[in-house]
Amino acid sequence: MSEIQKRIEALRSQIDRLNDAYYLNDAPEVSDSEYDALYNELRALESEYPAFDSPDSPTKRVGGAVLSIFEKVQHTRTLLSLDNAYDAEDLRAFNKRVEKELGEHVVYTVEPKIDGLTVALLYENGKFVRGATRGDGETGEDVTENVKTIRSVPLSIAHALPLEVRGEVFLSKAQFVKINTQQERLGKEAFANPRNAAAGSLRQLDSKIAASRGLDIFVFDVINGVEGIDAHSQMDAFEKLKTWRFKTTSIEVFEHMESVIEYIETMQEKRHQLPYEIDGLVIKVNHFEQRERLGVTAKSPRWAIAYKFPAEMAQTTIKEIQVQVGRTGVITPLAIFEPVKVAGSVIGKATLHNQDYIDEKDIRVGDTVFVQKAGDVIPAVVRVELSKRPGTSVPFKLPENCPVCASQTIRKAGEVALRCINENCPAKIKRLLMHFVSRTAMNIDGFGDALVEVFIENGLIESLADVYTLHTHRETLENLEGFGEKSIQKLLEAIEKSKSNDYYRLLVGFGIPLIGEKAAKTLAKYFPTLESLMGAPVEALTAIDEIGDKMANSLIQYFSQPEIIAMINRLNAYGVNMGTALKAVTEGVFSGKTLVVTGTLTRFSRDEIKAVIESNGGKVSGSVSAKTDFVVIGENAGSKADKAAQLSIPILTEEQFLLMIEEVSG
Ligand code: 0OX
Repeated sequence: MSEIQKRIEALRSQIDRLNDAYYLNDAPEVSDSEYDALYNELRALESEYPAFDSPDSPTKRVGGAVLSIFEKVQHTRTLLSLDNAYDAEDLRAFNKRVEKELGEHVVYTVEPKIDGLTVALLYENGKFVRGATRGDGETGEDVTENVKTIRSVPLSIAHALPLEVRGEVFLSKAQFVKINTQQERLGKEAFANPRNAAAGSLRQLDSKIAASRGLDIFVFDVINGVEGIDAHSQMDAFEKLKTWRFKTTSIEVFEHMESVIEYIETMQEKRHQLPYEIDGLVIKVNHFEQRERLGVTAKSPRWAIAYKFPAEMAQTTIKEIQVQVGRTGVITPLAIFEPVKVAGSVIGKATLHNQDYIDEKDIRVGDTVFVQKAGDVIPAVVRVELSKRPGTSVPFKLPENCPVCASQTIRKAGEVALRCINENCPAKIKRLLMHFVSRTAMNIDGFGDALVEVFIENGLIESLADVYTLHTHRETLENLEGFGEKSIQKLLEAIEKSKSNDYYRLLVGFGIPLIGEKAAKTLAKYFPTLESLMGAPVEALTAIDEIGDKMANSLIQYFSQPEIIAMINRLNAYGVNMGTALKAVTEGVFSGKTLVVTGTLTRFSRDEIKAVIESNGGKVSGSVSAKTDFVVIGENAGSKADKAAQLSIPILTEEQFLLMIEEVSG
């Protein structure tokens, strides 16, 4: 084996091991950047030496293949479903039947019932060769490309004989919330629960999209090839699966059905603490030999049963439907109801998503409704109790104009969302500011939504860059009700500290459509400075695996706006980290030039325009002379403008000034 090949192999096994530590054991062994360095080295070697490339390399997890349809897969053995039990009596009856049939005592195992989608994973010669959905149990769909993107699916196993395993593909609660936030931002319909979101993601024809959804899997059964392994019980099978690095759920063994019933009660409470949704527990006869004797019915095994948790729902009445405007202008109805306890906590409001959702369920103010928590986290109105509807109620319609700025709203073709079209809608700006200072973005300690509201109301901030001029308003801040010297000091320190954040955070903070935390991290890796990213052509962006056409266009569009360039220049001037290159401010459109500013500006304060000029290499002077290169004029400019005209010094309006900055930066 050549040295190159050896290095490639070594990198693959090291990366596989690190993946396991991260995705299976939840115990990362190295930092993200160390991992990235290894990954990038492997990718570079594989592209330089295609002869050594391999379909089971960890670099093949990012997706890429785009299909037009999914091929059908005929399952060699029917993928059975489970009979359901709803209470202790059902379980006792099941146990009685099983023990009677066998004429002996039975030991059971209990696993959580993952609320996802069943898939079958096929391995030949130790390699993952096919992933198929369950479908109707007889015929499923070939989703191999998408399954490969699931990090917890081993692409190779230490077992050469053919093996087919069964598992449940799912989305964690956290990932579900993330995906739905993204869906709403895109004007797309939100998924009702993690199961639907997982199904939608696994059945994506574009595997890159599937890869971006963060699917996961638990494997719990050997469908084919069990004779080739030394396993005689469910416990043995789990041990085997674990040694091949499949991700398995918890599993408990019980000598008696009564202990199973006790265990179910504790799990009913604990389920809400799990990071993924479970809709019950699966009780299985542990020993395979006993299973054989019990056999199967047409659709389910006689040796297993699913205990389904009762749906956790509550009834309440809708007091009000508020209408909110999000960061991207999406207008969302929010139901405010009498607080009720559901699934372990009190909820008082739930999003109604969009007009279609409201119409479909005919939700009205005053209605008595059933509420539950989707994915155990997101409150949702499931249905209206029509018998309790007050006679006076009327259908609810979203307003035709933006509820905040009264601008026109539009609903784009193919979207369910209504949007405010006003770029400067105060609601959008407010949400953007809240997002900018939030934990995922600039992570400014103590800067919550309430502070953003207060500062906006008092005219202290209206653009992202204004966050970094707050220190110039210390006195005003200290005089605001509820603010003390100490808390202001702390906040200003946190703001100052955020200037040296990793620059990907700034990129997240901009709230560029489609560019979330993950994309921002990737971009920052390939473009080490904001400046290099801003100058990147579409091809350079789409050359990155994780960046698709839509994301690239969104970036180009964002950085083509003069107001954005001005805002970025201000942030740069205030010392916010943007990678490194932008720091060298001697180079710029105003290099070596002296500018004078006069009159009232609409977009900048004096301090700000000074900062922008300096960040573009220029100097600011207070008086016009023969040495002045440009005079920037605002409204009511007086003698300085006249003097400039006399001396034939070029005069710039604010717009012209912005255009000049844009030409170089954009
Ligand atoms: C689950 C789950 C589903 C094996 C043969 C019949 C049912 N959703 O978590 N199915 C099974 O077992 C199959 N186990 C599970 N844990």
